[in-house]
Amino acid sequence: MDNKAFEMAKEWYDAHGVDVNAAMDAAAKTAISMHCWQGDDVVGLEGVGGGASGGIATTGNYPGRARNGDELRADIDKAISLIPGGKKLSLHASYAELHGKKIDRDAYTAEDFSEWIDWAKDRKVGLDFNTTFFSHPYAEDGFTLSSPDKKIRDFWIEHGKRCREIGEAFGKALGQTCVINHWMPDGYKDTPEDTVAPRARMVESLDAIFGAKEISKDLVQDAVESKLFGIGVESYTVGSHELMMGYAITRGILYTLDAGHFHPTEKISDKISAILQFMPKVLLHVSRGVRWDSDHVITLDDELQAIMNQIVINGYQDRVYIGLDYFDASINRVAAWVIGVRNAQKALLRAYLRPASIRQDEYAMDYTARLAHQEAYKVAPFSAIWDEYCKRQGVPGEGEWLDCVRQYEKDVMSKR
Ligand code: RNT
Ligand code: ZN
Repeated sequence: MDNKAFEMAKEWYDAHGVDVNAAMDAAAKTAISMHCWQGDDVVGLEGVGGGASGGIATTGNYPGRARNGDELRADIDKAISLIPGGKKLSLHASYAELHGKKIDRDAYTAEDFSEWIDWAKDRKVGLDFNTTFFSHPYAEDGFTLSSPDKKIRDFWIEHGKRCREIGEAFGKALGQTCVINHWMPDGYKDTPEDTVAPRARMVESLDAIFGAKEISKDLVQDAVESKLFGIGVESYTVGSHELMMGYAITRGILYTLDAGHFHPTEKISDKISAILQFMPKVLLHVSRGVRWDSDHVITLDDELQAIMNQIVINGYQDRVYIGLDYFDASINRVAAWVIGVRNAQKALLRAYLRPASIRQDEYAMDYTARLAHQEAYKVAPFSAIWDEYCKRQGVPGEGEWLDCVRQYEKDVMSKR
């Protein structure tokens, strides 16, 4: 029965000139970097602090949150067992495991991530990394790298340098490039008088971080992330789009496009091909903005599909790093991971399955046919292809994975 559904669906794609098997193989080779912080509400493992700050917030109190590295890794393993396709894991500096060591973020080394490195080695998964410029006493005034206080700036500059060295160690240990995202929450709740000084200090501090050490781009790719505004940081964000994009271009590093960091009618899917005219690569934080929140679980919506279409249609697989960034504590956290990452994988596979003929309509300037075919593709029989893809990847199909999470919740998460 299953196979019959697949064969019938395949016929539709065959008739539209799409090689389904090749699409599945290509999708499986494109890695999606799963973010560790969905598992514990961005709390981290340092044993201090109560969660996210700096304009981001996780809401909800669904039971069963992972409380330590072992629980978090177990949850990640469970999620990964239910998600098809290529994967990496993205860590934040706040996921260092200090085991009672009294050191701060300006002193972390790769040793403090040894459990993560072992975990990644065992599973042959690459690690990406993020500096953590929030959830810390030195971030409480709302300014980190752009703080007027030199002591605070120096602390965070050192943190940035340490993180790049940790990323280098990840790259070496795992034989895969570590993409490091740098996001600074700096900004004002209300209207500033001086918008220049914080931006000038931010640029100077970033230069101090990136200028400190030349690291092979095979091992580390650095990216800076912009943002329009955050909760409590509504009026002025130091690291705005213009500042971060200008910085990235002039310093030869990457820029991070977060799907929730722009005006609601702006779409990052439309920014990828523009930015890639000027820089070799870009990092994505695939997320879903809802009004003022930028971090809802990603659904299979038009923008997610448009992002993946841009990557695949334009052949940008080697130029776009796909990272995810969302956090929801109001539903089962493992399910939140599985839903979001599976959606990203679905959109990726659908992009590979898109008939090239739609492009030909455009080149022939037949925009009537282009629109007709774009709409016809929306109702193509994807579901049987997706279930077959999951089967070939050894993970449950769409109607099956939730039971596995429910069982895990009963056996493991509910006992926490
Ligand atoms: C915040 C940024 C940032 C964080 C993560 C946790 O608005 O998007 O990327 O969400 O680093
Ligand atoms: Zn982000």
